Amino acid sequence: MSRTSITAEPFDLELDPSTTALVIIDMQRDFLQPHGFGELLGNDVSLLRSAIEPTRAVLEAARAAGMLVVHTREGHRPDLTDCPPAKLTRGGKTFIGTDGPMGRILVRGEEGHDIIPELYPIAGEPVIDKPGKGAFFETDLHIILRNHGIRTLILCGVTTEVCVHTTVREGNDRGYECVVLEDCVGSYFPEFQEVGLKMIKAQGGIFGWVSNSEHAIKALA
Ligand code: C5J
Repeated sequence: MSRTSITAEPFDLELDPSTTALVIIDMQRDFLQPHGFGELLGNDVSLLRSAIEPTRAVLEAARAAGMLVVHTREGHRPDLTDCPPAKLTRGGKTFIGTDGPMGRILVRGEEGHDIIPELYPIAGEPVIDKPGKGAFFETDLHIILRNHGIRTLILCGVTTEVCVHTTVREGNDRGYECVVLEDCVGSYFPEFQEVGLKMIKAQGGIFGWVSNSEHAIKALA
């Protein structure tokens, strides 16, 4: 597939699917499924679940276009030696490493840490296990993208103002063109969803572009 254009704000973006990756951030059971970490913190997971179906449709289009698809998961080693003490002591009522309904919270290998079935990776799609909010911090994402010749990232996932935003900022600083699909990202806080998206496209696209699943699917068809 040759160069194409995606309708986006603050302006349409030219991209080449062969140098574009779909990056799906932290669509993990603990964040999205009832009784997971997110809900235990008192959040309404339906605000995140609305991103599942549009993301699934974009994932299908990206796979059909032969694009690189990358999945990320936030979480830690079972002994928590990769978790900064300052992160361990926060989280309100629930703490990383303690028992939750889907296993130990944000611990690799536990049921709640894994990706939801609707968006499960297939063979050949890299899964980046990240200890931080950003997908570039202490991971091999940058080298994987560079080795594939990737220049543009289309981003979906949760949560908009935390792990999606941090990854967009990290990616932008590393020279990637970052396009966030507004209906494929979700926040437990509607006001953060709104302002998080505004911040990306403000000032002529200070962190990147905002588009949606319909435009992305059209661009990749
Ligand atoms: C959070 C994330 N919100 N994936 N993680 O703690 O955004």
